[in-house]
Amino acid sequence: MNEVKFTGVSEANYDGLIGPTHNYGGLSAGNLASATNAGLIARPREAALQGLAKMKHMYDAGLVQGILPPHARPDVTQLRVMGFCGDDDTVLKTAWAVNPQLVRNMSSASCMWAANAATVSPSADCADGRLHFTPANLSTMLHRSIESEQTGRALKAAFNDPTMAVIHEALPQQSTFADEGAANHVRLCDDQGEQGVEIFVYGRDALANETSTQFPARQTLQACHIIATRHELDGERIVFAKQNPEVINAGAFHNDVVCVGARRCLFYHEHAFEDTHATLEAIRTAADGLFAPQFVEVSNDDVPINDAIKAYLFNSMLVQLPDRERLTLIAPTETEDNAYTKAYCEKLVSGNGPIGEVIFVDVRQSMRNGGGPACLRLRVVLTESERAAANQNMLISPDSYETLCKWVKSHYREELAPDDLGDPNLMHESFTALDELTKILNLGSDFYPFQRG
Ligand code: SUG
Repeated sequence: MNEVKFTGVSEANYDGLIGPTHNYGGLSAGNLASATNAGLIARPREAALQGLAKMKHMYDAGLVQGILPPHARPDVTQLRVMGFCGDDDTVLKTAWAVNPQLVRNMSSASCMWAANAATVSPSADCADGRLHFTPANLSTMLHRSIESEQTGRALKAAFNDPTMAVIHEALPQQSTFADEGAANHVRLCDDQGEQGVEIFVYGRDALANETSTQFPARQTLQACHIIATRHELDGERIVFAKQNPEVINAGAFHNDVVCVGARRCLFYHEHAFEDTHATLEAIRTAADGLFAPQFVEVSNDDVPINDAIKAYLFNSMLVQLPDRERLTLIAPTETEDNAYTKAYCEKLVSGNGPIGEVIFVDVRQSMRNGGGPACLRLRVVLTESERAAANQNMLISPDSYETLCKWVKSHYREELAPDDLGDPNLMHESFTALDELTKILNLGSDFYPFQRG
């Protein structure tokens, strides 16, 4: 692996490093993979190495690759808030005896899905010329609603110059403001460093009298409005689009399960939006004078919606590689395993549209919980000076990749069942591993609650 030299404005991918408690808890209603695979034996070591291999792949392909550290799990602080007392072992043991399902929720490694970490607006879009982040409150799912504070801490560790980056507080933990971050946000632009169009996709208007979906609609219009305002975005260059309730009920719990965009291109399933015509018109209007959007719509005849959701065609990373003219789709191997999506990918690259290549990556351990290549990463467009000011230890380099693989191999279990989560030894192993990680990533010695005492 050779050292890559980066210049100019770049779109970095910050991936969630998969944590030592990766398991299949079946915690996410409406996420079909999570429900189907509940109770399976997970392979945390393999999972983390798959995630790191994807990061290495992106770095080797010439993209800036960052790392967001796992959160400390089980979340003993939360268990204490819930009334369990004593030292960490006693808290865990009593909570497990009383309510193992609560402990499973407090033990999920779900922060690996960094697309849900925050909504990010590049400095080129924001009136104050700074990079803005709003950590997602993830209020819909118990196991994810405990992520935002530590995510804010991680983002501050990564982008610690307030003259360049603003890390906002998460929105209030109330269902009116339910927010799932960048998984429901798409940015289109001409060149990365120029102003773009930000598309906020929501599942429900919490202040309207709407019929609720069978599965939870995790993003509200109200959350989108607040984030756009906080990030000081130009009102003419934003679009609010509603998810199709039928695709939420079919298992598209986030918009990034049926849609992905990059540069001028929006790649989406014909059933992704409630009103496709109005959404495309709004994007055209918002982009007027900046660039001409390119729409790649996948018909239900080519890829039936249930296959799109199962094979995660759209939960791919759509990236501009430095040595390619057209965009590259980094898709999960499951997309290659499905006859419809495989055939569609072949057709896609043989045409002369904006997407010229599809590369398949193996993130099967994450996929079994409904997290594809795109779920695992948070996109952050960085100018040269923003990149230079960022925490360099949180960026993948040939050396850090090797160090992190060694770290995983020496600390992670091969196998983990949801019933192992009550084991205090797992907690000790995890905290020891994370303590060491704070040194590798230069996070400081008070990054995790267990380090603060
Ligand atoms: O929030 N799965 C995650 C998957 C998130 C995928 N992210 C994006 N689409 N961007 C979720 O549903 C399952 C955990 C479990 O069941 O143990 C889980 O949380």
